[in-house]
Parts: sequence; C-alpha cells; structure tokens
Amino acid sequence: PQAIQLRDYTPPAFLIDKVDLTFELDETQTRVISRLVLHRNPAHPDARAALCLDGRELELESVKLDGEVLDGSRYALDAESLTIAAMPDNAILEIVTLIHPETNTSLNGLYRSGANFYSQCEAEGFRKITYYLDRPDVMARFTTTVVADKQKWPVLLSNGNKVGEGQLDKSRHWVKWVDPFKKPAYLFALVAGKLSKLADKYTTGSGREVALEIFVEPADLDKCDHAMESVKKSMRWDEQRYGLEYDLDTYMIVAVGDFNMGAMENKGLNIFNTKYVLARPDTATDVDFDGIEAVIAHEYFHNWTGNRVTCRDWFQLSLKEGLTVFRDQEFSADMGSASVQRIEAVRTLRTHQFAEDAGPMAHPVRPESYIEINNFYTVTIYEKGAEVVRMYQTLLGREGFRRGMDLYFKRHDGQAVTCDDFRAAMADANGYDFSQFARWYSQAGTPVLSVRARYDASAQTYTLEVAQSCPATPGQSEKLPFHIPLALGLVGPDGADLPLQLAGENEAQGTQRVLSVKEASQTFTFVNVPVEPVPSLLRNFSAPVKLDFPYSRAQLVHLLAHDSDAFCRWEASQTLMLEDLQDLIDAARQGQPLALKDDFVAAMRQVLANEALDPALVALMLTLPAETYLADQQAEIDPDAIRAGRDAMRLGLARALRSELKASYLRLQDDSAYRFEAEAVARRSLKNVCLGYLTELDEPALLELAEQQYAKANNMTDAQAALAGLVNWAEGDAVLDAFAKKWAHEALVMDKWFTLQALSRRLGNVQQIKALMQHPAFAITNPNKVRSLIGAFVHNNLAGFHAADGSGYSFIADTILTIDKLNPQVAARLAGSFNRWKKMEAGRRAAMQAQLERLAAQVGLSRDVYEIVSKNLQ
Ligand code: B3K
Ligand code: ZN
Repeated sequence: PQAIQLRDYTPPAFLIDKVDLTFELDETQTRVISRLVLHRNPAHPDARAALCLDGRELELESVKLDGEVLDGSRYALDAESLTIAAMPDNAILEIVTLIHPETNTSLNGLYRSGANFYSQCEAEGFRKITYYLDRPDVMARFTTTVVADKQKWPVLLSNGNKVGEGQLDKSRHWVKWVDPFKKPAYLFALVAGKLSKLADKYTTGSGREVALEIFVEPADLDKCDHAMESVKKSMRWDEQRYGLEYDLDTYMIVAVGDFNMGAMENKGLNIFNTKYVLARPDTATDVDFDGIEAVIAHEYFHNWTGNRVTCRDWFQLSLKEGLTVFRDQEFSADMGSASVQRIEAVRTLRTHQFAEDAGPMAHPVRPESYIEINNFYTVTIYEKGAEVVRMYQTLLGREGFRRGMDLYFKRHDGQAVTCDDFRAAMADANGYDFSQFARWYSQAGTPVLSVRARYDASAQTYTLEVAQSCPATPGQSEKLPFHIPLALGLVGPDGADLPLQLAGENEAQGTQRVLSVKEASQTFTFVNVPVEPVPSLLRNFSAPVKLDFPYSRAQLVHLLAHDSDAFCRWEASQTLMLEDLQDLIDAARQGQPLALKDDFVAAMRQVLANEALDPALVALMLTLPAETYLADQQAEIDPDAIRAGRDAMRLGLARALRSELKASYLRLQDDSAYRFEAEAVARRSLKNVCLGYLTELDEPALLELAEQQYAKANNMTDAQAALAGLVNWAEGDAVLDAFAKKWAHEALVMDKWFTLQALSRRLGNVQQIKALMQHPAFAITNPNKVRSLIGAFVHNNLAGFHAADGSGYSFIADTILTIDKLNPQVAARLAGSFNRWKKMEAGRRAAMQAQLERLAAQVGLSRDVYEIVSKNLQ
C-alpha cells in the first residue's frame, strides 16, 4: 500500500453541484441510482483532466452521460475507481450500481445490523455506496429517495428535511429527503428499519422550532431521556457561548449497537453507538451518563465546526475534531465541575496521547502522510488537537477567542478549509502573531518544559529559567521551539497567591499570569517578591507538555494543601504519588520490601479528611495512575514490577487509612433516588474509591460491604463499583453469575461484565479471555464486544496482556487476523497493542517482534492493519 502525502494535494478536477440519490433497499441487494450535476473546476491545473470517481466493492450496472448510455469503451473501471477521460465542462452523469449491505461486516458504507440498514461514510465510506468524488472539498446539495418494503423497513431516514412520502406498490413505500446545505459525501447518511422514536422540540434563540427525534430499537425507548436532555442543553449552550443556532427543521439521532466508533455527525441525522445514547440509572453508570452528554454535545457542535465549515482534505482532520473536542470539553465544564472535567481531560491526554507521541505511530496534529486515514482518528488529532485550540483561548482570553471564532465562520461558512485558515482567523481577529504557533500543527512529540527557580532575598526577586525541548519522533529528528503559554502563580508560605510583577513593569498585575514561552531558553524575573514562594506552574494545564521542576516533597505538600488552582493541587498529589510509585516499582524489580513513605500517607490522610474539598477532587487525588501510564515512565518496561508496585501502594494505603476510608465510605452513603447531578456524582465517586481501597484488604467484613452495596444498589454506578472490588476475590464469582443472569438481554450492560473480568487481577488472563469469547453474549462481529473484552484486556491490563510466556501476543495476533477479514478498522485498533514493544524488557520484546513479523508476512492484510504493523517494525 502507498502512502498519501499532504504535499500532493491538488484541487479536484470537477465539482459536483447536485446529487440525486435513489436507494432501492432489499434483503439480498440494494440498487443505488445516482444523478450528478457536475462542472469542471477552474482551480484544477489541467483544464482537460479526466473525471476519476472513487468506488470500491461496487457492481456497476450502467453509466449515462448527458442522457447517453456509455459503453465500456467510454470509461475505465478498476477496483478503486471509474474514470471517464472525455468529459465536457458541464455534465449530468447517471450511474446505477448494486451493493450488498447484508454482507458488509466492515460497518463502513451501507451495512445491516439486525434487520435494519445503517450507514457510516466518514472518512471514505461513501465510495462503497456509489461512484463519487469522495473527498471533503467536494461539497454538493443532496436529495435522497429511499424505496423499501413497508412492513420490514417502516422508518426511512436520510439527511435534511423530509419533503415527501408515499406508497409505491402493494408492499413498497418511499420517502424523499432534501438537504438544503452543501456537504461533502462523508456526511451522507441513510437509516432504514423498525425503530421507535422519542420526540421532543426545541425553540432556537431566534424563535425557530426544531423537531428533535431519537430513533432506537423498540426495547430501548425507555433509555433515551438523558440523551434528549443533553441535546437541548447542547443547543442552548452553543447559542449562548458562540451565537450558533441549529439550521434545519429536524435534528435526528439514531442509535445502533453495531458501530465502529462513538458516533457520527451526519448532517441532520447523527448516527450513534448505543453506548452514547442509552441510559437508565440501573443500566448506565455516572461515567456513561457523562459520556452521553459529552458525545451528544460533540456531534451536535459538529454541525458548525465540521459540517457548515468542513475540512479541505483529511490531513486537516483536527480542524474539525480538535476544535469540536475543545467545544465539548468547555460545555462539559459548564455543565458540571470545571476542575474535575479538566483533570479528567489531562489524565486522558497523558495516559493515551503522550504514549502515542512517544511511540511508532507518533504524528503531528496535522499529519503529513497516511496509508489509511481511518488510523488517524487518534488521541493526537482529537485530544492534543483540542489542547492546541485551548491554547489560543489561553493566549487570547475567552473574548479574543470568540472574536476569532466569529471571523472563522464569517469567512468560511460553506467552505472546506485548512488548519491554517483557522489560525489566520484567530490571528486576524485579534491582531495577534500566531506564526510560531503553527509548529503545534506540524511537529509531533510531547515538548518538555524545564523550569528552574532562584530566589534572591536581598533583591526580592524570583527568577524562573525556562527551557524547552522536544524528543525526536518518526521522520522528525530536529524540532524548533514551540510557542507555549505557561500559566503560573507564586504561592506564599501562608498559602495565598502573591501579586505578580515582572521586571520592567510598573506595578503588579494580578496573581496569575500567562507567560509566552517562545525561545529554547528564556528567563522571567518577578520583582517585589517579599518571601520565597512555591511556584504553581502550568496552571489548569495551560499547554500539552511535560513539566520538569525539581519540587521538594515539602513544596508538593504545600501546593497540595493550598494551591488556588485545582488542577495544580491534584497535580501535586500525583507528583508525590508518582515518585513513591517509582520507588515501589524499583523495589519490586530488585526483590526488596515494598513500603510506603510516611509523609505521603499523611498527605493522603489529610486529603481524605478534608471535607471542604469537592469529593470528586478527593476521589481523583486518591486515584492511582494507570499501569500503562506508569509503564511509559520506565526506561524499560517490566509489567510484573509495575503491577507489584502499584498493588503495593493500593494495599498500603488501604491498610494505613483503613478506618478513615471506612468512615468516609459510611458518611457518603445515599439512599435517595438516583440523580445525575454533579454533587451526587461526586459523592458516589469518592464513596466508590473508598470501597475500592477497602476491598483490597482480604477481610470478610469489608468484602461484605461490597456485597451489600451490590445487593442494595438502585443504580449501575454503585453496582458496578461493588462488583469491581469483588472480582479480584473468589467471592466475586457468585456476583458475576447473578449479574450475567440479570442482564443477559442488555448488550451494553453485558459489555461491562466483560470489561470487569478483562481488567480483574484474578480473571484477566488469556485463558479466561478465550473462554469468555465463547460466551453467548460475545460476538466477534460486534465492535463494542471486541472493545469491552479484548480491547480492555490488551490496552488496559498491562500485566495480564504482557504475561511472561508471550501467550497474550500470539492470542492477539491470531485475533487481529480473524477480525481483519471482517472489520479492518477494529482489527487495526487492536494492533495498536504492539505500540510499546520496543520499550519492553528483552524477553517480551522478542516475543512481540516475532508476532509483528508474523502479521507483516500475511498476504491480504488490510491497509489498516498493514500501516500499524509496518510502522511498528520501522
Ligand atoms: N467524525 C466521527 C468519526 C469518524 C471516524 C471514521 N473512522 C465522529 C466524531 O468525531 O464526532
Ligand atoms: Zn468529532
């Protein structure tokens, strides 16, 4: 397979003004009739270029050019395209193709799930529906007519507004949809089937009424209320924060259980994984409720950032994804606790994106090449991309950022544009120089920001020496300095922030500043500093960098107790924790005793005792970093030592804080009906963190607490947390069985059951995973099942997957090969489990390499898996 390069971008030879589609759906084949009105694109360098339409796995029935049937000599056909060399400048092309959604297991293009039809076209699925210019810079007006048997497929949906429907013959009916907005083909959608509908309405700020409709399988209609509330909140928020209103008469969401990712922002007809729609207190956890609110918001926000203004090419993917993640993060911050939301975003970034940036798949926020674009829907494009957008706001302030957004929409509504266009709008609206800032888009890798401080008591100055560097990444050995916003404060001995006055300024300007770090090394001197402060650096995580500052333990304890910035408080606790975890891991490796340090235990005791703190923040402070994150801090990864060190810390804290944990657990009990509200969520999260620690102790009375909680729970958050504590003990077996009996018919709940076992210390091993793959609720064709069992195991159970005998590696290679035949996108995600192989200790490294080489030698590997495997071996 060939790599596609950003530098090869050329505008399309033709543009499509109008598309008329007719679908004749049936069980054994679907006929697609497409009528394209197109014209030559003056921006293309060759005024006589051929028309080359993308198409894959299509059966061509006929092609008509301006009413005349073309015989085979007038066009060329291969596995990926249909080319017509002699084309007039303006033309009407009518193409009829047959497709087979019923056998399409890739869930890309049009496919069947149960008896219903669904589509997924981003990034390049439309070419599996009909021949087309399947690239985002070709934006056209779509009309779609769907014809199908009325009994079997009573609901027929597509983008835009419904303009007609009727009966065709005795059995078949039709529905016609018109989307008045130009759009790229990746936003096309079609759904047909037996679906139930939850309907509501929303009145926009300017007084237009929008029908809101959520379509689900009939049995799930009682799980849509939270999603509907989330839609309305999102619509209101986007009006208030950005002045952006919805633009069609109807906003539809469809939930489907077979789906490759979270959701898809098709114009007017979002298609969602059921995981991000369905929730009832007894079936979904707080994390699920939160995820639904965020993903609903995300897809809704795409209507402006993605659909009205889209990407010129797929290298610009972060233009819409980074920006839309930033918008959904800001929305979630406003809906709940902003600091908790921020800390969670940073955890995700560090655990997953920093790892990606340090591995074989490292790529810039705007990649320069790809083999398979579906492999680039990554944490770098999404989460790091969101951090890049956040940095504009940190540098410009919220109002300046809004001015930039307004200009962006004013300039580019209805266009397909680039990350540079976004940056230019931010710069021009504010008269701000973002030229150096462009390196955030072009350079991969996580920068390291090293800060050293000097206090001069006699001069009353406090000097920060700031240096930045960035490690080499594949294809990029040298990096130039980034423009880094460094938000900071100086915390005095009494815990209060000191006023900040930089040398050269006449007076102090507030107690928190954002410094622009632009050089490889730079010095900042604060004057009139009466006492030596503790620096509170990178407040609210103002840039996606690794901070290196030689804090003493006493300084960390001071920040942990006093910092006015919640993120930095949490960060201080994490830094302390990481230091001690590292010592424990080293001790485990050397076979030495594993003991916790007293000052750390004392600090954690204080955190737990501090009832003035938001319980959600306390819960986060008591939560250990993931095993995989710890692995990424090692020069060479020894999974058993990491497991032993991490477990020792959990057990040590549980022993030392047994009575405080139990008291907090009891204090946080709540028998009232489940509410998804920040305060109740926060209490549950701390209560369940406490329970998690208590169940580390092998004491029947404490395990009984968990059993009681499971038995009494009126919500899935508490039930799942209780079970998570129990699965590490034999006592868990009976509860697991009861859970499976109770929830056998709720696919999403069974996903939790699989994940709990995949992550369990006791059950998370290859033998058990293989056995669970035979369970009747498991299905290798269903991405949610694969992710919740196999994905959880290989990505999140470090010691289980990396068993010393190499069994995890041959198991996952076998599984990748099986799944690759069915669904390459899902297989490629699993192949990412090899990304750390070069950092493993020698024995595991060799075993992983052998499996990678075995995969690389397979004939007929998908592009998706090939790209991950070959980049790992480079
Ligand atoms: N834009 C889609 C993701 C499409 C993934 C294609 N492999 C969902 C989202 O980011 O909102
Ligand atoms: Zn998105």
